[in-house]
Amino acid sequence: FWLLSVPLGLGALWLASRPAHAADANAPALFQQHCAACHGADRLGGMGPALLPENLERLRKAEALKTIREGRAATQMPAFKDQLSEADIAALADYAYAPVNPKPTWTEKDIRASRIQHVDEKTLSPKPVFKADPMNLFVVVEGGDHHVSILDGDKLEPIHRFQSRYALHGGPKFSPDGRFVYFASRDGWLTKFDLWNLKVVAEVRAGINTRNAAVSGDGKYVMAANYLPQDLVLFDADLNLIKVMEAKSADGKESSRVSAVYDAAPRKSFVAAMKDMPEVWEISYDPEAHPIYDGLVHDYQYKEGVSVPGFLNPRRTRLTDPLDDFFFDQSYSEVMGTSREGKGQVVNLDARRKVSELQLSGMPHLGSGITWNWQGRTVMASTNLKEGKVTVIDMKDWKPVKDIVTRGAGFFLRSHENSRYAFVDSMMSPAKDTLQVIDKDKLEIVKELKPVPGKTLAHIEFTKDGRYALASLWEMDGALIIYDARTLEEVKRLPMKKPVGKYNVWNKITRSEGTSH
Ligand code: DHE
Repeated sequence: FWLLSVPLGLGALWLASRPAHAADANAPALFQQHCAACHGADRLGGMGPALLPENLERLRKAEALKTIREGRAATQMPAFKDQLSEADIAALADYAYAPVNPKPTWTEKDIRASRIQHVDEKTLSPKPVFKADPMNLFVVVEGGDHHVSILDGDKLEPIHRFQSRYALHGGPKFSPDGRFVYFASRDGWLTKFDLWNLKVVAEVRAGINTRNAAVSGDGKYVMAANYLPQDLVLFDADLNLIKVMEAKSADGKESSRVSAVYDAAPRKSFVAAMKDMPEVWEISYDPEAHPIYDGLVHDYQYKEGVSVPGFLNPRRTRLTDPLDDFFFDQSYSEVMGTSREGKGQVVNLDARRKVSELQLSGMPHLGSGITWNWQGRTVMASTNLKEGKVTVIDMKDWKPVKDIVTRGAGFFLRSHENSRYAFVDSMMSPAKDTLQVIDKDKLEIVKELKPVPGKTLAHIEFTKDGRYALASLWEMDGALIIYDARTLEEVKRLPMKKPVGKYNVWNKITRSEGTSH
């Protein structure tokens, strides 16, 4: 890419000196000349990320202009300010944010063609190639330079680091034996990594703009939820495509982005919610699943009088409000969800209807929810993206037990069965540098941690035994700051490049009540 863009040939000099008004019309040509090699001639991405409005939603225009002008540290993105005029840079940014018409497609053929087998699994060791406890490994996603680090959770030291796809998002998902971990990137790439051999095994591009992925409780299936195209994509455990399910209503009149998909292991199914239409889908991976037809709720591929197999086919529950963000009870039979506007409801997946309203204010972040036993009842707590509070809800009657006031709006909440504490950040507020520690019995803040004033501190994950809590100093020159989970004192710091999240193998595969699922 450098070779293509750095030399200031005559063509580039001409482009740089052109008047501003000519730039817009020439944006496609500028794009092909300077950007296409990395970002794809169709803007769907390549070595660099996709440059489409859907994928750039989170990037402010000013930031995009700066990136074109100055490049991006620790990536292959070079600076263009010496080659392009301000008008051309602005035209390129406008072009990247302009919709592609008609909308780009990503077909079954594209998915299949994108698959890469990096190593033959038969050549891999059936045992870990290192001494660390494979059940107490941490997978750390370093968003700063798009890498992943693997930590030994006993010694609290890194044992491996590798380059990831651009902009991984959401929690990576583990196979039930903890050997494989699957990552999803915002640009649609799924990566299967062998934690025992420390190798990327296979990759596939499931979509153009992906929401998240889930792995089935039996380890046989992987499902991706997409915004673009609007669909769910089912793979086997080796990332071979099985089928694509378009996110359309039964009558085909409505279509929707998929909010997210999760594995509901006790039900042997995936559960997905739709962002733009009021439907929850359940896709069973139980081969014994009974045929889908109840005459009331229409199902995918439903034809008059014909029932389709329940196995690997979606069963829909029609609601009155869509679910954008959601959380399951421990049995996975009930889903607490909020719409984009924050309106809350509880849906029972067996009754297949709303069973309760949820009275919540602000913008609760149910996806951050954790549960614990409080005075003999199970409570669920989650952060709020708009208000400085953690809301604690009784999971029997769905009534709020308490709002614990925090320093500011927060994103993540974490605990562990063996810890009396839960940690919450305030990263959406000026107090982004402070973690607060909640006593789960008293439902009160008992301590504040502010190790580096002014620098964002967020996202905790505990070791397998709950003895240590690892927090992210969420900066390019950041770190994992490790706290003793009893004394709440700092015990160690490991330098990391913006460690956006970290995930403990044991806590994930045992579905610890204190962490995300
Ligand atoms: Fe996330 C998880 C949605 C913005 C970091 N985020 C998730 C999940 C969803 C979600 C549905 C659960 C996926 C899973 O684990 O299967 N995130 C959203 C949004 O709707 C939102 C607000 C807007 C968007 O752009 O999509 C959003 N998320 C962000 C960020 O800006 C964060 C802070 C930085 C980043 O890297 O994008 C961010 N999201 C995370 C992280 C997780 C996550 C670290 C995994 C949490 C976990 O511990 O499991």
